Amino acid sequence: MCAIGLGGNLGDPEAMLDRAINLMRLKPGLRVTDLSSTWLTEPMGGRADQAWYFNRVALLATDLEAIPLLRTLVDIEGLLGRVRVERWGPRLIDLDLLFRDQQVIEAPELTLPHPRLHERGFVLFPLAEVAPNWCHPILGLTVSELLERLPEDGPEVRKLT
Ligand code: A4P
Ligand code: MG
Repeated sequence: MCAIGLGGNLGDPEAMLDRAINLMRLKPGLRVTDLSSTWLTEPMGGRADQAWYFNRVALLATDLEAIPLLRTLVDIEGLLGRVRVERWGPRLIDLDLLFRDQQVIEAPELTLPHPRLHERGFVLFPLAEVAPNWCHPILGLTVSELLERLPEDGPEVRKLT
């Protein structure tokens, strides 16, 4: 099982997330098996004046290895017109590979599990809806346990649908 974090804060972010999910469904070799609700989240990092994000998590079943899967996600970002301007800046769509089973990877192109997933409410709240029992292979904690450990005064996260 793989989890993908989807996020966007420009244009019509809900429509962008839907389009990204539809494109994932069209890719041969990918099967979307579960989807979280949509969450409206305060930006973490980057400029303080950027709009709030819309975030969701999708679970996938796939035979693709991690790097080809990441390249497929980058293709989809490209199809949706993502242009990289600044790190942590506003974006039309960002697709992050959060984890692939218990795999641990440290490569220039790909770090798994995603190196910041455990400190991010905008990832952990939607992830807890679809994979509360996935256990982080390095930290040894489940998603529910990571969520309990998030600081209470962190950026705001609200369930939208
Ligand atoms: N990369 C390495 N590991 C991974 C992985 N597990 N998944 C590499 C995806 N990519 C991975 O990513 C930069 C490089 O990371 C890629 O070339 C890939 O090979 P990027 O998408 O070009 O750049 P970025 O997204 O601007 O930077 P970064 O560090 O990926 O940022 P994040 O971690 O994606 O965070 N606040 C809220 N509320 N909601 C959000 O969705 N998103 C971000 C972006 C910041 N703040 C946010 C949100
Ligand atoms: Mg990214």
